[in-house]
Amino acid sequence: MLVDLIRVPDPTCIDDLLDEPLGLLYLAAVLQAEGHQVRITNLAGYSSEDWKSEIKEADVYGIQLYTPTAHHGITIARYIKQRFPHKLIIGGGAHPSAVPDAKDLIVFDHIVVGEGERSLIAILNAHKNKKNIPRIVKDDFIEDLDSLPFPARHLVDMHRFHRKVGGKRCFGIIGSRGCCFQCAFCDHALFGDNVRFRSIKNIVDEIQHIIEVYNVHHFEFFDDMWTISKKRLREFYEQVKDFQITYRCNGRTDILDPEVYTLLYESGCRLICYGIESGSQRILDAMKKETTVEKNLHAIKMAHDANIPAAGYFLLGFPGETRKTIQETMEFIKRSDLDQTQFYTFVPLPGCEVFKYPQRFNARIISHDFSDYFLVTGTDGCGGRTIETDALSAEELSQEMKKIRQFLKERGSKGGMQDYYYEKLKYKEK
Ligand code: B12
Repeated sequence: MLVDLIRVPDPTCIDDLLDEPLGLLYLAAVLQAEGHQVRITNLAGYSSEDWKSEIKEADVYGIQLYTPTAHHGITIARYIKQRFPHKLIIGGGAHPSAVPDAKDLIVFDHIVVGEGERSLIAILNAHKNKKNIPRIVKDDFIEDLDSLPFPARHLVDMHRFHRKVGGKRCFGIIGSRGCCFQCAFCDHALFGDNVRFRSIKNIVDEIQHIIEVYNVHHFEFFDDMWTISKKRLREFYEQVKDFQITYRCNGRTDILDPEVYTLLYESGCRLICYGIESGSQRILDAMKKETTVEKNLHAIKMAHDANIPAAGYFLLGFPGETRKTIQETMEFIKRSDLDQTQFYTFVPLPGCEVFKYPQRFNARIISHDFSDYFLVTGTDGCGGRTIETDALSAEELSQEMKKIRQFLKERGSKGGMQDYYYEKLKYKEK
């Protein structure tokens, strides 16, 4: 069977060709291992009009859906239904995992909730053998991640992706799935409430494979919890030290062990990205971040002491946000000496606690149209207007965003809210 896996364009994003579509490449690898033919149709970079000619005939179509771009995925699915009415169309990814029953997903013959590797094969087998299978398919989480093949990067032109670490082209890798924290703005439908780790050996084998095939030594780890285990980091360092890699990763700021930072640097970490979210303790508590302003500052300093530049991601407009708390965030940036920052307006993605129980946060969801749920850009640099609180109106938030933009610009911003604004990533090689 020929299965066409489609990556949906994201026109609100300045560059949606940063990273390879890792999830689809995992699915492709599993499909190939089962003897299917696979094509990846990568529509990233296309505007909402010009992708039609890229859609070619296949037996089955699989479309990855994120909430902010799900409406484009639905348009593509409707187009395929019209052009190839008898072909199977399957939707999967973070959006349908959170809201599998959403009305406009009805165009999909099947919806996969959670990880797709096993469910996709189950659907194809059921259709081949004319067996019944529900429209919405959900399997248990995959415990043994080492049992998965490496992502089928050979199916895409890896030169099309722009992500760089320390100015050098890099590949994405995910060494674990899931997160054990319960931030009120995040949804766990995709990978669950616990972390499942690949073995370090399996991760290093993938790195070695990439070096051999592509001669690329630079990586981005997409794990939510890359820094959580010192034992794993030590093992990683031991196994990877001869490969001379560099990488960027996400880190939690409540890990304040200097040895962790030494291991990070020695194993090649050259950028650590923290979800700082806010400079206000009240907002951090409301978000259930389980960290503090002081720990956030301390973690950035520890990264710097280890010669690792630090990036901070911020969320503006979480319920309870006021002009005062935004001012605290600006003060935080002044104090923190972050090397990069990125600001997003808070959009309650479906499945997160604020979306499910807005009243707990004194908030009102004002739009259930998911095309409003974009996180960045917009005419004023804000994300979509989907939520309202008593503390800060949408108009006030927009004004505050403008102020932040101006403030960042004065400190060297390139202008757009989603641009990194510090370019002082010149770490010293020891
Ligand atoms: C790295 C990352 C990115 C990278 C690159 C993503 C990539 N490699 O494709 C960048 C920075 C480009 C990015 C962009 C965006 N991202 Co992002 N990203 C992530 C992150 C950290 C890891 C993604 C990843 O690689 N996972 C590993 C792979 C194996 O998983 P996967 O891609 O989800 O695929 C699996 C399943 O989803 C499922 N599946 C996926 N597609 C399909 C299709 C079919 C047919 C089937 C059956 C199954 C299936 O099976 C796959 C294998 O198990 C996650 C958070 C996280 N820790 O998961 C957020 C996350 C996925 N991103 C998110 C969002 C919102 C976005 C943006 C829409 C942001 C924006 N612009 O507004 C864009 C969309 C990009 C696009 N092209 O449309 C949200 C999605 C939430 C939601 N409800 O939609 C997440 C969950 C973060 C969060 N908590 O908010 N992202």
